[in-house]
Amino acid sequence: MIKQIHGRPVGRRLLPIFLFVCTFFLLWDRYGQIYPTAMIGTVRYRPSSYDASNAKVYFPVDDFKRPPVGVPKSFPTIQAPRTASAGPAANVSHARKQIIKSKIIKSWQAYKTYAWSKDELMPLSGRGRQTIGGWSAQIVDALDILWILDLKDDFRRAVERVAVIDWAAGKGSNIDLFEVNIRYLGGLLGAYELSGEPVLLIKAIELGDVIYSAFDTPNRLPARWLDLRRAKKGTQISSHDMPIATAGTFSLELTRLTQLTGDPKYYDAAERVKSFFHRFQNETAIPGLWPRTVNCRDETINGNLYTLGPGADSMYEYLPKMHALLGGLDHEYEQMTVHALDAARDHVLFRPMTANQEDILLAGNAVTTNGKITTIPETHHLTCYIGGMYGLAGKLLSRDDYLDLGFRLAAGCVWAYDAFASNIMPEIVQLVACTTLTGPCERAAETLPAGRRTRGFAALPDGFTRVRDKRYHLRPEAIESVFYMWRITGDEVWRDAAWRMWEGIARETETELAFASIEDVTVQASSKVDVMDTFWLSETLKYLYLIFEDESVLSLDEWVFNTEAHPIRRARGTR
Ligand code: DMJ
Repeated sequence: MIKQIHGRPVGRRLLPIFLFVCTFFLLWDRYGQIYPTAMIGTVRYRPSSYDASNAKVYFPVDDFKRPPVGVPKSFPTIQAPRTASAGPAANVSHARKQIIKSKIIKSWQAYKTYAWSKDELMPLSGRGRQTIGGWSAQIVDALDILWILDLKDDFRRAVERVAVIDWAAGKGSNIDLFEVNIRYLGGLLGAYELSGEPVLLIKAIELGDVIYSAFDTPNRLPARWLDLRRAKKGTQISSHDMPIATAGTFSLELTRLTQLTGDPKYYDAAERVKSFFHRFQNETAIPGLWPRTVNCRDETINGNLYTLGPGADSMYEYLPKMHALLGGLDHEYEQMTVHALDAARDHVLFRPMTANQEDILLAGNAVTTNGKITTIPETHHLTCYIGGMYGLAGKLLSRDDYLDLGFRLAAGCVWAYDAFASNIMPEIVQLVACTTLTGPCERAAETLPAGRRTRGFAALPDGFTRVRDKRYHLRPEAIESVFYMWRITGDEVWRDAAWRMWEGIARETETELAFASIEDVTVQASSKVDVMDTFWLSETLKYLYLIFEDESVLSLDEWVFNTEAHPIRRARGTR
């Protein structure tokens, strides 16, 4: 017989008390004594509930590789002398900078109001969503732009949130390590470098240890996905179809973490990946390049698609940047840069056939079949970073031919922006390639006429044969290359190009709350998508802002940018 108190069963009466006690212990466990907080400077810090620095290592390293030591090389100056910023042009730039600043503030305010602590703001519905780990990606990604804009109260509030992130909370598995590295670790490092706020370095080390645990595989090449459960059990393996950008994009962040902490393990992890790529670079079907995916598990390379775009991009981007970060003391990065950029010039870059024979270039893909290499003249918005990459490498290595390629590549993406009704380049387009990168390139009678009409759809702009993906995701790459061209040349033509691109982007993507991706750049007033990726603030708006800011702010002679546009200080004594 069930006992009763005042006519109610005891069990039912005790249930609320039981729930209260459970909730109390859950919260206590999560936020209380077990993970106490401490003051780091004036910021309350809570350690992650999982301390990856003390985790069991199943595949230990005998002998950690260390960054090269010596006197950093004296590199040529990258930025143009500061004469271009005087006169009426300076007033125009100042006004433009203020406009960009106001849009950064608008985007950030909307995030704060509607999506605080979520990974992303949804700019149409005004909600938040979790996309990368659920650790407030937008806040970490925006830290450095808040600092650059001198928004100190916002920066402080953001740091306070970051100081209590728990890297073990949230999804826990299948988190894209590439994104964790470039957005979170890059964001923490960039903001620490600028502000010197100690808690940011502490959080960067915590996260660096989590990322490092993904290298605990039999051959010490990283797992593709962050999965703490597998890491704890020692069952991680590297991927047999690893996008080269995923494996190759730890170098800058992990090397800087070693430089800042003195702990060689982070650099060691990245160096082993570099050795793998270095070993095979000249043994692929296109010597100098790697296929888009490689087998990191068995350490073999077999693919036949070669691109500098999606899946591969920052693998290449980081080669000259690592050369700069290490002060030129590791010659392998210099060699790898030269081999890759020469091979890409010969097999991936193409000159589009246009009515006016513009002197521009774009990056396509290369496919290999039975030893034959075919260049495919299809370009992705994502590849538009390479103008900046060739420009930076041209300066660092004193290669005027790379500089020239960089100008023509950046101009190619500006041309593609100018070509469409929205003044924005689509995600993927196809064109016709000239037979060579230089010299005359006349359109033969049988090739496509200008303004070709495709099956009842709007006419395509001159030079384009197909728009394979019409969307614009608020991406930065074309503006990023224009930033490099502006800083390298000091020629106002690049600032004007950036402003034209901005006007198209602002007109087409601005919403009541912030800015949104759009469905179709081939028309004006396209329908919008409820997505504002974190790179909108961390990259697209940051590069735009820096184009109109004084050139001494984040000078390329002192900083390299990670692929999410977070600044990392170059080796001292390089000038
Ligand atoms: C960014 O997260 C980075 O630039 C990355 O390297 C490529 N894609 C996005 C922006 O488009």
